[in-house]
Amino acid sequence: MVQWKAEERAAIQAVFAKLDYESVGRETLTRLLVVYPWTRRYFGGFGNLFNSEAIMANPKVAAHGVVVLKGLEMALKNMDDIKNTYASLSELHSEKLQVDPGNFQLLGDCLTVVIATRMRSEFTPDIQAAWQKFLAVVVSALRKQYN
Ligand code: HEG
Repeated sequence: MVQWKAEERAAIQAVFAKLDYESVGRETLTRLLVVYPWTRRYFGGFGNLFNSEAIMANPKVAAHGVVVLKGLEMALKNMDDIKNTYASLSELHSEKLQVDPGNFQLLGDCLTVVIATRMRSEFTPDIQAAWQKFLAVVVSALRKQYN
């Protein structure tokens, strides 16, 4: 069972409070698809993902970015039980979407880069430490149904 210190909860809340889901979601997913091009294979129904300009301008990418961030918000609202909260999402990614679970960490890394570019010096080492712990728990919960 993961334990959260009050400062960690506050730090994670503070990061979320600054997130504009629309632009952060779009940029995070764009980075994932550009930096790790094999991830495009899961989004065959999204139309043109040919290069970074096309990906950035793709409305389906933008919409899915918001979906992913709302998924993370579910974890934020259930920080003491992320595993159960994510049980069906994990099953979906494993059994239906067949997403290689290594990609969860990559998406988390892209999100962290986007947050760092937005928050700049406000993204202190302590805030980052709490944030990365949160992402680690999210990734582990998403991997659960792969076992
Ligand atoms: Mg996933 C659907 C969340 C990583 C590929 N993803 C979804 C959905 C959510 C979600 C909430 C909608 C589920 C539903 O319709 O019930 N995804 C989510 C999170 C994370 C993640 C929180 C990681 C932090 N997803 C992820 C990665 C890939 C991926 C790394 C592929 C590289 N997700 C994926 C695809 C769909 C979803 C292909 C279906 C998209 C669609 O058809 O609209």
